[in-house]
Amino acid sequence: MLDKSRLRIAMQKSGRLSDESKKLLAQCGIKINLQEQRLVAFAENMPIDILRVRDDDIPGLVIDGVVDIGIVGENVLEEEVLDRQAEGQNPQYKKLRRLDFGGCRLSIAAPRDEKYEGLQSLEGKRIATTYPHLLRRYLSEKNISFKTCLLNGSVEVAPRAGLSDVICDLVSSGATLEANGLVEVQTIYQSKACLIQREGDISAEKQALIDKLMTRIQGVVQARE
Ligand code: PRT
Ligand code: ZN
Repeated sequence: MLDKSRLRIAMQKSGRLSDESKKLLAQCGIKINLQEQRLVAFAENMPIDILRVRDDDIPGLVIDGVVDIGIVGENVLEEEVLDRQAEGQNPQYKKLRRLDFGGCRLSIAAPRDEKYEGLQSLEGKRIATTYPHLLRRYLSEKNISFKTCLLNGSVEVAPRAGLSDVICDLVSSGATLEANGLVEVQTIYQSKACLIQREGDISAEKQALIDKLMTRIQGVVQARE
């Protein structure tokens, strides 16, 4: 059993945010051995347990109060919040701060050889995405109706495979779009990794530890600017 008196931090186990998350915690002076393929790692020098999970699970773990803190992309967080709201829930969490890594944008991209003349061109089109709620929020504000094709991977091949007309996916360098004959036509959301805390009562000891970590993170981030 996990010791509830220890601060629980969830981070991505392996993926684009895991190295930077690990580095940030190490630079805050938390001594952890993350070598093993374990779900939970225990800090040696502070009352902290690190849970290493899929990034998609992190917002829910924080919102449900299973962990105290999470490091996750704003894109994944916001999509989870919108998903829960759509189900009639009222998801709560505290955003402690934005971090200086994991930067990307969620963009609509269309096949290079298709004519695109502004958002109106998307009316009635089928859009492949992993982020249906962020996409719907953006396009409904613009009064554009569309159909979705929900994919959790390989979104960039959907138009070529005949699954959708256009896509809405994360972009950083743009190389993936380019390699798949797609052109970015509209950015709908800018994202970075962020640090979130669960809502609700927390012991004074845990809160003091969070405050100490926040001060250290501030120092680490400032030093890299
Ligand atoms: O296994 P797990 O579920 O934990 O990981 P995952 O595969 O779902 O996520 P992962 O590791 O790919 O990304 C984690 C987080 O990193 C995302 O939620 C974003 O917040 C952030 N991030 C930053 C990115 C990118 N940059 C990024 N470029 N996430 C994904 N991409 C993908 C994008 O989907 C596309 O396939 O990279 C490709 C495009 O990259 P460029 O450089 O070719 O434009
Ligand atoms: Zn994921």
